[in-house]
Amino acid sequence: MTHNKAERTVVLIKPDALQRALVGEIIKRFEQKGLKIVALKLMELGDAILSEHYSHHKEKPFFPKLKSFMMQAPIVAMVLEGIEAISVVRMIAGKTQGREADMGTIRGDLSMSTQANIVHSSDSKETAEAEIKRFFKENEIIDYVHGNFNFVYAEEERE
Ligand code: 3AN
Repeated sequence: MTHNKAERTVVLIKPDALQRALVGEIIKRFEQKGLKIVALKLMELGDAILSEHYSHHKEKPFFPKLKSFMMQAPIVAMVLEGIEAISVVRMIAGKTQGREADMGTIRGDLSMSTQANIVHSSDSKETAEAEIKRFFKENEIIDYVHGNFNFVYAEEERE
């Protein structure tokens, strides 16, 4: 990481967002906030990786449908970096249920659903670490200096 206070978090742009041509809109929101993209790729997810990713929902009635929904089309997977990136990305994504999510958030502005809710984001440091390993090889994450870092953060935040 280019800065020791920075966190890394995983965002998955889900099949509904790809089908609705919202990929650019979503990436734009994270970029404009000041988050740094350190990994980005298109993926097709299979049953095994989805069963692991959604293991906290495996007893839920919607589990099989959630997995088949995630297999309907490719997803875009990315790793975003920034100070407190995990909670900042959750805030930008909004509440799980799109109809209840606040306007101004991705889900509040773009989703009417719980399942088709546009993005996934890591919910804690532990989850972020596990998800980075789950979706990315080490050499897919690129540590580079971002030109606008000094303007996104104040000097004391960068120390
Ligand atoms: P979040 O994605 O906001 O972290 P989780 O981890 O509770 O929310 O849920 C993971 C995913 O499972 C959601 N993004 C959604 O696609 C799906 N999901 C959660 N609850 C439901 C539900 N009641 N019905 C259908 N799908 C659900």
